[in-house]
Amino acid sequence: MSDTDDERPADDATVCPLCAVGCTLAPSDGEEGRARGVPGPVNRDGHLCQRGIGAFDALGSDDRLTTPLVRRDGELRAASWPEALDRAADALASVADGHDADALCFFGAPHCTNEENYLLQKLARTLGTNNVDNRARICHAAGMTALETRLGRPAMTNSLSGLSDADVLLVVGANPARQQPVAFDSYVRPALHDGTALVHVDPRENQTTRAASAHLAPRPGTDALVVTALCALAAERGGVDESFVAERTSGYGEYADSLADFDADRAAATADVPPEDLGAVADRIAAADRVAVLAGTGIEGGSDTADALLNLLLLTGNFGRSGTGMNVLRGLNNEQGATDAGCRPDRLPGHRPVDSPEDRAHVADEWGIDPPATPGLTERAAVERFGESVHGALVVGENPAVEKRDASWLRNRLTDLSALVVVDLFESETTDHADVVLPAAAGVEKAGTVTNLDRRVQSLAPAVAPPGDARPDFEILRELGTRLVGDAFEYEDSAAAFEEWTRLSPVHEGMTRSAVADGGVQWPTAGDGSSGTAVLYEEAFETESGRAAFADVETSIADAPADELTLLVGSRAGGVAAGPSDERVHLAEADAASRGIEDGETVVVRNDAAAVEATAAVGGSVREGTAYLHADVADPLVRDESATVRVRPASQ
Ligand SMILES: Nc1nc2c(c(=O)[nH]1)N[C@H]1C(S)=C(S)[C@@H](COP(=O)(O)OP(=O)(O)OC[C@H]3O[C@@H](n4cnc5c(=O)[nH]c(N)nc54)[C@H](O)[C@@H]3O)O[C@H]1N2
Ligand SMILES: Nc1nc2c(c(=O)[nH]1)N[C@H]1C(S)=C(S)[C@@H](COP(=O)(O)OP(=O)(O)OC[C@H]3O[C@@H](n4cnc5c(=O)[nH]c(N)nc54)[C@H](O)[C@@H]3O)O[C@H]1N2
Ligand code: SF4
Ligand SMILES: [Mo]
Repeated sequence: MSDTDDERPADDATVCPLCAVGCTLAPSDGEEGRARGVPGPVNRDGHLCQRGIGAFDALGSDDRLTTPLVRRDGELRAASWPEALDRAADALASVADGHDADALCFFGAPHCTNEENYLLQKLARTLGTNNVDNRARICHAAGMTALETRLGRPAMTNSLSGLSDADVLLVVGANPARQQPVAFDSYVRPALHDGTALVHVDPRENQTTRAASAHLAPRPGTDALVVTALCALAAERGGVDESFVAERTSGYGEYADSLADFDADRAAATADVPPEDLGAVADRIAAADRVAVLAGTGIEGGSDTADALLNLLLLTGNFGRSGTGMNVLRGLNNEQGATDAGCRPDRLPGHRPVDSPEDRAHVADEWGIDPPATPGLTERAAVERFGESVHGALVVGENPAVEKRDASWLRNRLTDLSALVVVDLFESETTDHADVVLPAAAGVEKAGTVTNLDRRVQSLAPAVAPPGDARPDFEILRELGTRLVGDAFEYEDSAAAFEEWTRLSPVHEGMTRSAVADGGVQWPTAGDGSSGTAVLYEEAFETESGRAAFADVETSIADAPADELTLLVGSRAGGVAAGPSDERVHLAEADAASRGIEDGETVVVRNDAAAVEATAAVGGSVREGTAYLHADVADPLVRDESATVRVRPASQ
């Protein structure tokens, strides 16, 4: 952590583009390329993490794209902006003309501003397709789907600033001490210092475990079972909030019956967690006035863990007050905003369902063009149809060629497209296949707004100039929109798009750019729009009945085949300057010994999907029966989420 150089506000202060925490920074006066923290609504004392300090350096690198490129005679060659934009528009238009608009897809843009995301989805929809999505959405899809369908909104229910009100923080499948460092150091650590208990649920020890007062390390894949056991034990120990359950939930009778039949000891045995540890955590939860869940990508194996966590919080009355709630920690800087602006195949701006005639009519009134009625393809589904029913893609600030599955398969899919237009800062595996590459300005080089992980909309200011001819994505999308659609894209500036978006999005109603610039506003807006909401669902959930329903949770666990280890994946990264990756496979001593594997030895990690080589790191952080790999190394092995692997010395 670094302290600010001083406490001056800065005209060139902007929001760090490297993660969803949303710290405020400005170029350092002394050292070129380095940032200094500026006290802001999130990093109130002006702290930055090491990545944030290096933000200008990482984005200002000599490798940046500085000129548009178009493919001529098989090679990408420098071109003027008008030529490149015409080529890009023509390529996309000819796909739509030759097939129909659903032969196009639009990927992006969790690194880009709200206004840029708004333009991207508007472009897709005014051309006639809902095939618009963003990859960052996928890393928290299960958690967000559970939140949206059961409570109302796809977002963290509470705020960083309220974490100090919690008695217990239940951190599940996340490593905020490393992945959201300023949030952890500024909000979680002080809360722990003041007596909040942190319970960490993770099969592996990580930096967050070191701050925990209890660690449950269940077998991977057994979280829903463990959390349901916590529900049953908390209920047994008087933890049910009867009046909350009566007034704000539905389906409790049936759910209570299922808990009464639940065998917590058996669950502890299946998850391989000491039953007394489970009991002690349940005691804490039952006795606490306020419990908040912080969840990360480790709950994404399916919907059951998220559903079980929501059941636990509903049962114990932990919604609608500061220091409670379900707080899924988003990753990329504007992942939340990309969702809010409508870069999703099933939702229009402001989370309006595409299949709702009233919502479509509202949008059509503003646009003068009807958005299509059927949900579009998710990014994954679209990639699977490349060369079959999808023939053109506009990719803004994403690198779909690197994915959680067979990378060579993906690269081959990209070559199946007849039109690929990529807007990015750098060359990548994806730009390699592009017909047109348009160089974008980075987050620290442009204006607009972004939304952080606790729903706070903040303003960007151009703190440094973009390199060469690179332009803000907003200008690029406006130009493409004007060429492909027409007048609906003639915005004077990004403020005009902000106004249009906030008119369409119920949760942003009345939000003004001046309030956003002055400390940020957390959606949903309250009163005249200049103030926001720290805690969602204080009075009611945003469901039809205003109540939240208990959900059935599947808790049966398939045993890993004998001799196989459950693969555990962590350190998922997104964004520039993700940091060095750990290329080792971490194994427990007993698992290494039974396979004749020594620490430091080269091993092969294999399943039906792929085989990768790695160096064995024996002992330490992983539990028996699991093999831990960094996401970049694990990728080819994880075609489905519950992968098991065989690990052997490379010499055998
Ligand atoms: N420094 C840095 N920070 C970043 C990023 C970056 O690139 N660099 N990227 C950002 C992005 S895009 C994201 S999505 C976030 C990710 O943030 P996190 O989700 O916090 O990141 P991971 O380290 O992948 O942590 C996942 C944890 O889940 C655990 N886990 C895996 N499987 C299971 C399971 O079945 N059950 C349980 N209980 N736990 C499990 C893993 O052991 C690991 O400790 O970080 C963001 N922050
Ligand atoms: N192998 C592997 N795959 C993964 C992960 C992993 O760790 N390993 N992590 C997963 C996770 S958690 C996530 S969130 C996703 C992330 O997936 P992506 O979002 O596809 O990947 P990133 O590398 O974060 O960023 C994509 C591109 O955005 C560009 N970019 C940054 N800022 C801007 C901007 O302002 N404008 C434009 N036009 N471009 C910009 C960067 O140069 C980069 O090339 O990947 C998932 N897939
Ligand atoms: S915590 Fe995130 S937003 Fe804050 S400085 Fe670090 S990378 Fe930037
Ligand atoms: Mo992510």
